Amino acid sequence: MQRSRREFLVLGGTGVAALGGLAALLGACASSRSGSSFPVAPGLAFRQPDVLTSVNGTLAVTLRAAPTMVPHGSGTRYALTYNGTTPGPTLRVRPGDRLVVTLENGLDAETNLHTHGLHVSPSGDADNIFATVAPGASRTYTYDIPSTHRSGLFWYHPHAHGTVAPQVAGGLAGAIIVEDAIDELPEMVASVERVIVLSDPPIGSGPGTMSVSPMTQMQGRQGPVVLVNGMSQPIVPARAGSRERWRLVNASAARYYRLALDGHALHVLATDGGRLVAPTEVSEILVAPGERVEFAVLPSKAGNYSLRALRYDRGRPGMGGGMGGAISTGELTLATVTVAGSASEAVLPVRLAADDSASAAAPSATRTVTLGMGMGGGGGMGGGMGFTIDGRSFDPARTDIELPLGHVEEWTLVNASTMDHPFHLHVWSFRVVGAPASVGWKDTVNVPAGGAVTIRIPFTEIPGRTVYHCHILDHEDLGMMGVIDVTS
Ligand SMILES: [Cu+2]
Repeated sequence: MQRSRREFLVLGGTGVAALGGLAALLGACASSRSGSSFPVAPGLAFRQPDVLTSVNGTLAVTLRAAPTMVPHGSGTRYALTYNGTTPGPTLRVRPGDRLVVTLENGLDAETNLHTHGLHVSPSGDADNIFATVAPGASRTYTYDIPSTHRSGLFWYHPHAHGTVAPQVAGGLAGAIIVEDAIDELPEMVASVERVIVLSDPPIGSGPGTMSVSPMTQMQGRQGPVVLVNGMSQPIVPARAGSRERWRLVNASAARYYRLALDGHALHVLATDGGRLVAPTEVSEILVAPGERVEFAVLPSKAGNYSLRALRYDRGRPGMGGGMGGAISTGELTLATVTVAGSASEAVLPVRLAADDSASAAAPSATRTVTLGMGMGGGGGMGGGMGFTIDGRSFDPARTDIELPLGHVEEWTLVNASTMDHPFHLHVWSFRVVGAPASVGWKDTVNVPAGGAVTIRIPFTEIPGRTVYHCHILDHEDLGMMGVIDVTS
């Protein structure tokens, strides 16, 4: 094992550190490495991306998207990075803050920036995914985060239609954390907080690495390795009796993670759009592309425990199963948690947040949104598989759904195809009707092959025109996206 003993002890000691101490430690980690020294060989100690935190209500950052050779195993691989690293830096802000991001495009294709899950304006220079940034150009985005914004884990990534899958799979993604007073509860402060960005990039030495076949695009691209913050199977040192608070984002273009940790329950604290009312214990969690989950792990016995992605079958790529077999992901080890000592399980807060689910009650309108795949559709490869919503391929000039600000709507998402599709709505979070207690506010929800999911969406506070789409990003690039306009 190559990780240094000193590093193990330093990281293992954070279980008792106050938040300030943890921040200092993170800062120390950030300053002691650059993109070119990020450890990636299997078995190294878990590391987190750099953290950039707002000061006096503002966080102003520059993110340069560019191709970079990053370490991989004993060599390097071709990746797309923000400021030289993948994942990019974690941005920490608070409700009421202003986030200013200057995006510099060092790629050879157009790009832009989407703040996935943030309840901010989709217009002008905010979360406007209709505008793009040409190669060599830059654009400054300004996001005013409402003072009423829920705290939670969000993320940023490119959203230039037609290039989203290769750019995100290539490595362009980073976490956004919105903090609030709940983060200052003693049990939260005394937790070891870990941001975990999961990805499965292509492995190669040049830009050709980012190209895939039409069949792979249809299925949704999956890379040959799964990385945890850019690292292969890191070691997570934990102390018995501590509270491990893991905040995880699935930044893969198409891969699902059915997560389980050997010997431990997962205590869900939050889903995409915000905190649960109370911690809810589960044995496994399915995290579809675009989704986030925050959960506590309460180690009590010394040992090595695997964080696993269990086998998951997300359907078949063709109509009636005629085009290839099931798209399955075999079981993988993502990381190993090494627990030192022996102690009784730590306690979690009994209550995390007020129950604000009532704002999604009493819908004023209902509609059905149908996700479809079929031969000869308008989207994507000529004469190939078409990926549609309500029978139509994406057209930025067309508005598919228009409604007034202030409405609560109930949408039944119908999957008329043979593959799962994770449905994502920009700007406005929703509740899933009939969901278990482990599911709170969401902005992305998996709609199983041949199934349906009903959601309720309060379209409050922020008007504007934006999109909803499948978060298998190849499907989005192939046209499975619609335009919504919430009018004030
Ligand atoms: Cu899809």
